[in-house]
Amino acid sequence: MDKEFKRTLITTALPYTNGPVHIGHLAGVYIPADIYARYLRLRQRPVLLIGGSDEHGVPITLKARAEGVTPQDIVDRYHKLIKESFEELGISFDIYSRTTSDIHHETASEFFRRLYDNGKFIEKESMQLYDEEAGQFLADRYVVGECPHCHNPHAYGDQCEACGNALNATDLIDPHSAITGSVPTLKSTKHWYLPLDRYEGALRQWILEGHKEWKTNVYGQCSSWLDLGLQPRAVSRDLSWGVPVPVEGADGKVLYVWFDAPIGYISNTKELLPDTWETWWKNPETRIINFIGKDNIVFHCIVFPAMLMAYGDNYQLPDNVPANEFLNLEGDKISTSRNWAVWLHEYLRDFPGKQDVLRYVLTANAPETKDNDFTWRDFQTRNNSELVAILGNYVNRVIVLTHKYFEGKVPEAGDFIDIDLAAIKEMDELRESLSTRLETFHFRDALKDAMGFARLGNKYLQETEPWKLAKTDMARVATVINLNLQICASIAVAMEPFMPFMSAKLSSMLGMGKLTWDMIGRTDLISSGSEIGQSELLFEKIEDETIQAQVDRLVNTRRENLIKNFKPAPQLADTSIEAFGQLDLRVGTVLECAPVKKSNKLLRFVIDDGMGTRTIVSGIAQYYQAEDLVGKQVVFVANLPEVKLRGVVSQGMILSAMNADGSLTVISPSAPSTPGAQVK
Ligand code: B3M
Ligand code: ZN
Repeated sequence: MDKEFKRTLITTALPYTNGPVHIGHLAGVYIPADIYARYLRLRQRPVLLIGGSDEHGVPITLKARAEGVTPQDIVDRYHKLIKESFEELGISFDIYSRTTSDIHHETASEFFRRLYDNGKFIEKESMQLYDEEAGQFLADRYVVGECPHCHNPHAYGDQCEACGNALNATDLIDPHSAITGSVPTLKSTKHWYLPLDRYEGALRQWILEGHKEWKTNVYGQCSSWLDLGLQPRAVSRDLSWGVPVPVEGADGKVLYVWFDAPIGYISNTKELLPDTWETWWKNPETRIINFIGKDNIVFHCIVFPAMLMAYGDNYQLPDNVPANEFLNLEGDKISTSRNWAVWLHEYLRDFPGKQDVLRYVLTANAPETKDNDFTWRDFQTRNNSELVAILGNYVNRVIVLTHKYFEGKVPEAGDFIDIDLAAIKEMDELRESLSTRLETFHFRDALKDAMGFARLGNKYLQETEPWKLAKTDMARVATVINLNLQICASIAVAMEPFMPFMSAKLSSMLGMGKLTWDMIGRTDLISSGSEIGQSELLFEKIEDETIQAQVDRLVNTRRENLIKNFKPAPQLADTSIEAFGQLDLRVGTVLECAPVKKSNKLLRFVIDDGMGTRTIVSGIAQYYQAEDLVGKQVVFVANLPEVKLRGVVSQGMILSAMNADGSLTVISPSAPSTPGAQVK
């Protein structure tokens, strides 16, 4: 694969500038792309990492409206914040530009115009939703209503976030305007459609036949889209914010944001390399890789490639689209509107100098094959027991020993013996595995290999015990310390894609100069006689209080959301008290309580219900030690049909209060009650 391609163009999804970026974006897109770009640079292969902000689209205009400012104000604010925080995290973009730039407007406009001139669009009048009060058409998120698929009442005109289905605004049941709340009318308007169906055969061939090596989640999504059959898609909208449609009589119309945004990859390359950008887009020896999240797969694998095919002129299609799944936060889906996120700029403020820790944790936990969860406790553990205890500690010991026995000068190695040769061989194996995994976008496993060098070093140091040898055999100590320093040097290179700040610090301590990939595993990297610097701490322990402060912030967010969303249930009719009476609520005494096997949520209760015993399964295992509940009294619903949960038959339901942080507290009578007593 490496042979055929002369250069690699890496793109990262352009984040919408209606808010800052969070750890989900980082884990899914920016960190993996940066790892890959840094790796290729270390291999001295020509590479570009292209990024930028997506500054069009309805959410930006809605946010501007809500704040009473212009869309330009919104995008200026978030473009700056996002760009600066990426830089601080060490995402090594060759360019990070924006879709409001002149060059982008020109490029996107020209792209549309060429397709238009070459008859690649269908022009169609159709009935669209119109807000009479606001005097405008309601595209995409300007309309909210009920999802025709899952009946979520808060679906948007372009997508239902509850079931994930893509929608047309006119599909919504009971639609209303997000601007005025009024019920929209239908009004006829003209738009341009890209007939995706014309490209179906070519797309099938290209993806389903030509790219069987793509990640299964990506390949699978593509094949189900293709199997459903492709439809023409509107590429224009009735809006005032965006790239104007460059055609006579298209006043008040702009390009659909998903039409212009991917062209942003091209515009940004053009802005960076005005003379040679075409080599990166139109030469079959260039390999294009798009890093994106799973919600963007259809646009990158179907829509944009169809646009490029329609344009022709030798534009190259992506060679791979290694999309990731989603990262959750403390068990819940990350959400900008619910402020349920760890925002990058806040992390950088709260954890100064700890960019690499976040990069490490998000890679170790990357949602490569399934959705994953970020928790602050895991973040702390990975820092304290992996980065500090394994990597930092090892490097520190080697440097301190070099100063102790050799005044900071690299000692000369003598002949290697078996234990040294075994360590060298292991380094070779690790390098090979690491390279293969990086080449194939398996970054989590690649990081394990890179950490393998530190684990290997620790083991080697522990087994060779130079502090004991120092009493008898200084020549052997010299060999051992020399080899340990070479291992440290390999760590600096192998870790560079993942933790560039640590790598820079370590390589400068070791006086290494410019790093290249082929240095890994070598035993002559640090020449004997050269001086190394004093040991500087690479990582420091993160204390419980620091983590607690972050957890508290999230608990607070949950509480705020609980209050914000607190809607009293509607007032009941007089006769409804009878409905309450249909629930047979009773007090029971817990006789036994134990975790349900293979479940971390469920507890199995045996309770005395006044008549005898019954078994109830309840999802509160995270909040209680089973044995602490034995002897307690609980309130349960006694007349529910039996259900089987994880193989256990449950005969009722135990009532709990859900707290702001999502935890559950079991409801108990305030004084001992008779088992079986009815709750009235
Ligand atoms: N802005 C969607 C997103 O941020 C969109 C990506 C554009 S990539 C060309 O998820
Ligand atoms: Zn839905």
